[in-house]
Amino acid sequence: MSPESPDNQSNEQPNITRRSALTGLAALGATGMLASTASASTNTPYLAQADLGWDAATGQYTLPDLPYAYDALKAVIDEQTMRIHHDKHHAGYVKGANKALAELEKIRWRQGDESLIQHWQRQLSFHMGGHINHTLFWTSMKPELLGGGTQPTGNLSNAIKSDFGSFGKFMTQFKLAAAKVEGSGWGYLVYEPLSRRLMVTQMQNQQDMMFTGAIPLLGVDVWEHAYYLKYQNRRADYIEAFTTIIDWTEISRRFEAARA
Ligand code: MN3
Repeated sequence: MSPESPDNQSNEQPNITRRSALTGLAALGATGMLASTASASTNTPYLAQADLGWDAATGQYTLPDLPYAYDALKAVIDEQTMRIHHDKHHAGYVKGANKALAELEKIRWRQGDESLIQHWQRQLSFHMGGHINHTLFWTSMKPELLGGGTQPTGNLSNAIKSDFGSFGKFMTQFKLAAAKVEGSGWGYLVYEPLSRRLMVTQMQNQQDMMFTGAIPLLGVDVWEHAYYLKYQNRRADYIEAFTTIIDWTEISRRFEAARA
C-alpha cells in the first residue's frame, strides 16, 4: 500500500509532519511508560528498565556503562576485546534497536515503507536481542578475586542439582552447548517459567533458537568478537576461562526474580 493512500491520513492528526508525529508519539510513549512503571514494579524483573538505558522521554535506548574497568577481567578477557566489544559491538546493537523502533513507528503512522516491515521487525529482534544479551552479559561476570567463578548456593544450587543432576552435569551441558553453537551465538542457562525448570539452550545470532517465555539467567557470548583476540579459534578454552568469572550471586538474584 502506498503511504499516500487515503486511509493514511489520520483524523486525529491531519497534515502532521513526520517530525511532529514522532515527537508527539514519543510524548505519549513517555506517559504510558511512566504509568506502567508506577503500577508494576515487576516489569522485566530479572533486568531493570534502567539497566537497559531506556529513556522514556526520547523513546530510545542508551548504551549502559560497563559495571567495571575495561581491564577488570583481563585474566580472562583482555582490555582491547572489552573496549571493542562494549564500545563498538554493544553500541551497534543499541543503535540498531533504536533505528528499528523509529522505522516501525513511522510504519505505524503510515509514514514509512510498509513493504519493509518484515525487515525492520527482524532488525528489532536481532538488535534488541543484542542489547539485552550484552547488558546481561557484562553483569554476569566479576573478577575471580572478588568471588567470580565460585559455585552457586542456596535455591539456585538446589535447582541446578534437581534439574541437571549436579552442578558438574549442568556445566558439562552448558559448556558443550556453547562450544557447539553453529556460527555466532550464545550458550544460555534459562528458567522456563511454565514447567518451572532450569534449562540449557543454544542461541544463534542474538535471538534464534530461544523459545517463548524462556527467561535468560546466564549467557556466554560465543561470537568471535568476544574472544578471538586472545583465544583465536580456541572457543572451548575461552568458555572454560569464562566459568572462572561467573558472578553466581547475580545469577542467583536473577533466578529468584524469575521464579517469584
Ligand atoms: Mn557480543
